[in-house]
Amino acid sequence: MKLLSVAVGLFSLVPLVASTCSDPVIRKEWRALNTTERKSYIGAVKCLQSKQGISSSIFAGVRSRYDDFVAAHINETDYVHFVGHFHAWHRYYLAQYEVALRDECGWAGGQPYWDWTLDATPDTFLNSPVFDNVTGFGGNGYYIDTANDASVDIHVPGKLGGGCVKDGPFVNYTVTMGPNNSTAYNPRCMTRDIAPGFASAKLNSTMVEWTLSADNYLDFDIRAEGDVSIAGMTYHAGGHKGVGGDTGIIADLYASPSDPLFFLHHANMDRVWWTWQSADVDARLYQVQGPDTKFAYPFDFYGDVAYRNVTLAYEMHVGSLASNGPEWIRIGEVMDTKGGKLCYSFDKTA
Ligand SMILES: *[C@@H]1O[C@H](CO)[C@@H](O)[C@H](O)[C@H]1NC(C)=O
Ligand SMILES: *[C@@H]1O[C@H](CO)[C@@H](O)[C@H](O)[C@H]1NC(C)=O
Ligand SMILES: *[C@@H]1O[C@H](CO)[C@@H](O)[C@H](O)[C@H]1NC(C)=O
Ligand SMILES: *[C@@H]1O[C@H](CO)[C@@H](O)[C@H](O)[C@H]1NC(C)=O
Ligand SMILES: *[C@@H]1O[C@H](CO)[C@@H](O)[C@H](O)[C@H]1NC(C)=O
Ligand SMILES: *[C@@H]1O[C@H](CO)[C@@H](O)[C@H](O)[C@H]1NC(C)=O
Ligand SMILES: *[C@@H]1O[C@H](CO)[C@@H](O)[C@H](O)[C@H]1NC(C)=O
Ligand SMILES: *[C@@H]1O[C@H](CO)[C@@H](O)[C@H](O)[C@H]1NC(C)=O
Ligand SMILES: [Cu+2]
Repeated sequence: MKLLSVAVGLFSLVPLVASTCSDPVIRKEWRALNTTERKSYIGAVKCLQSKQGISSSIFAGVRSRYDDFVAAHINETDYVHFVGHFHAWHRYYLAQYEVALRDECGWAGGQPYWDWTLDATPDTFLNSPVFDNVTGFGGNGYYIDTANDASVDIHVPGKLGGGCVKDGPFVNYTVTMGPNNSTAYNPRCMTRDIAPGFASAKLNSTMVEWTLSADNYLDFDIRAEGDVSIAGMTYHAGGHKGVGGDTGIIADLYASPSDPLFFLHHANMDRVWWTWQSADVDARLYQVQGPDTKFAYPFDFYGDVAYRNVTLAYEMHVGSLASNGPEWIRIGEVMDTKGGKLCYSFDKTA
């Protein structure tokens, strides 16, 4: 009965829904991995960063396979944020990254997630295992006073860094693209600008519970995405601006995947969405709402813009993430993490 209603709603997607996923990879929290596994994951990320990209003839800044992902995100940013398919696009994007780590760089697990609620107090945030300088992604950047920096449009309160990361496996990693929507070659160090108090307020369990209590996808998505003011930011911006502050690359809406922590942050967001879907599978597994156009949400940033509501048949452009991957994918193909184009699950609900 359940399968029937799903099938009727999906029309031509029926064969995809029927595809099997009997052995999903399991995504675990970073601290559930042992030391060997953590180092192995970091090694796989570095492997992607050293392999040749497939989109370097399209995007001048692409210097590695990892950069394919950065460039695709930069190029699609204006079409996949503050829209109804925000979660769906990022779900597929992360799944492609997970496949690349596994198939091209030997990672044996699922894409790890960072459950930031476990670190969300101002005093403990910087001690998160994800910032460890040996078994994590390194910590903060050197302090830079950005109070009078005219290129900073929104100042994050309590930021403690700003410059190149000081330690860890990515200390000399070269970011090649950005800022903003530029995919030109622009080599520079990886920056972080962690703001423990701000991050904790936006990433704590109260924020997650409030988002999970949304009773339809439209509200869930609006709560998760938040708005662009410091007060209106929620856990999506909490991860980006809480770690990236004023000048950290992960705070750049476009080039944010340049910091490997992007993928752990978004994996946790995907887990919160999956948790929300799982709480009422019949009603929510295939529920999607919201506009197809940025800023058409009733946030009123820039006034009204013309839009249409997305449906399961809406086609999202994903770009050159895999040499054999599709350029376009329908929302309905990525609603179920264990069906359609996907085959992964999580060790725990949020
Ligand atoms: C870490 O986990 C792997 C399984 O993924 C296991 O083979 C290995 O023995 C573990 N290492 C330690 C030090 O516990
Ligand atoms: C990037 O965008 C932000 C926000 O719109 C703006 O403040 C900043 O000046 C831009 N940076 C560059 C280099 O264009
Ligand atoms: C890592 O951090 C610890 C504690 O701050 C420090 O003693 C150690 O030198 C650092 N190691 C590296 C490789 O940066
Ligand atoms: C990073 O690069 C600097 C300058 O080239 C070098 O002195 C330093 O040893 C490098 N650090 C690591 C951890 O590779
Ligand atoms: C990049 O952003 C600038 C400034 O907002 C805009 O004029 C330009 O059209 C954008 N380019 C692309 C490729 O989206
Ligand atoms: C989360 O942060 C908000 C804002 O600072 C605060 O009101 C709330 O009590 C916090 N929740 C927890 C569980 O600490
Ligand atoms: C989009 O859907 C909302 C309900 O979720 C509805 O209020 C709105 O009128 C729809 N907009 C369009 C352009 O169809
Ligand atoms: C960049 O994004 C636009 C909008 O989705 C798309 O039409 C275009 O094909 C993309 N370019 C590449 C090279 O992926
Ligand atoms: Cu994004």
